[in-house]
Amino acid sequence: MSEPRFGHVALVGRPNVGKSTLLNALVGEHLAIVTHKPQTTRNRLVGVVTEARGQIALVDTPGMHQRRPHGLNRRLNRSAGLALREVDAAVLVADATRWTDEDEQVLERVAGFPGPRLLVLNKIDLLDDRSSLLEWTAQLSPRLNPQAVLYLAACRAEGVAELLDELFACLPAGPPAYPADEFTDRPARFLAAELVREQLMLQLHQEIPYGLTVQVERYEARAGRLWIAALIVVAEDRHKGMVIGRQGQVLKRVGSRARRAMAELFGQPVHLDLHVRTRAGWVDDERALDELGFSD
Ligand SMILES: Nc1nc2c(ncn2[C@@H]2O[C@H](COP(=O)(O)OP(=O)(O)OP(=O)(O)O)[C@@H](O)[C@H]2O)c(=O)[nH]1
Ligand SMILES: [Mg+2]
Repeated sequence: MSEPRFGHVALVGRPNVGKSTLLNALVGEHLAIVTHKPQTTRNRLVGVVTEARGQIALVDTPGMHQRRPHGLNRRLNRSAGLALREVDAAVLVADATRWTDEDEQVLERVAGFPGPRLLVLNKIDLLDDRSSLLEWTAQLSPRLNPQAVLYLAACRAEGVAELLDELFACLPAGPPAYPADEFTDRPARFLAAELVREQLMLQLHQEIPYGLTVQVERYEARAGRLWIAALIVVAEDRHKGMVIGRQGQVLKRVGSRARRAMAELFGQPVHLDLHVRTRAGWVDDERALDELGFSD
């Protein structure tokens, strides 16, 4: 048998193409939050795949985008750019149904990446006519010069095994960096906060989800269950009422769905307490961004 491989691999692409869905499908756990809204992912997150043939540390990144250059957005773009400096291989993820100016920009960034590059055209389940995939491949390949082009439906885990084969093939030999039973570099508190934010993004409309963040204030294992308390921080006072909802309905729904997702991920029952507080203008306040954990 050949020597075990190890490497970090960045998943990059514009918002909403399915990078986090792909990370989850590769790892087999709901680590990264997924919603239909662009700019869901805000922090780099490593998902670890360990097999006999080696280990891959997949780096999910915030979607690279051009909108609204406030403080948080600048940090999101920087985070995706930084990931490319630290990895052994890069996967450019695109939505096979739509190529945009933002994809163009990401392509330019990834084309300059010095290591192996792979192109993933995702969401092929939405295509009526798959012949367009070949046209895309012909157009994009000379510009990206990828090691491989893969056609995926990440939400159904279709094509994911082939992508793993390609990734193991292009990574260097080396020892694993993570214990075999570890799925991520992020602490459980972070994952718990993200699962609350996922539900808030799904339940709230328009701009509100973009103006909030979640912090876990308490995370304790006691008497066979996890006791978790999380604070939802909103940027404007008027958003507080919307997060809570009439008679607390919205917050109740968010809490029960997030709790279920946590119980599944952590493998034990969860007791979850949620609170809401306003911190005016945190999205554009550099000190607040540091304090709220947006430092990478
Ligand atoms: N039909 C279809 N939908 C998919 C597929 N993969 C992902 N999606 C959907 O696309 C949407 C965005 O998925 P995400 O994984 O959050 O996308 P992302 O690239 O991580 O987005 P950001 O974090 O905002 O950059 C979600 O509604 C997913 O369910 C796929 O293969 N087919
Ligand atoms: Mg994402």
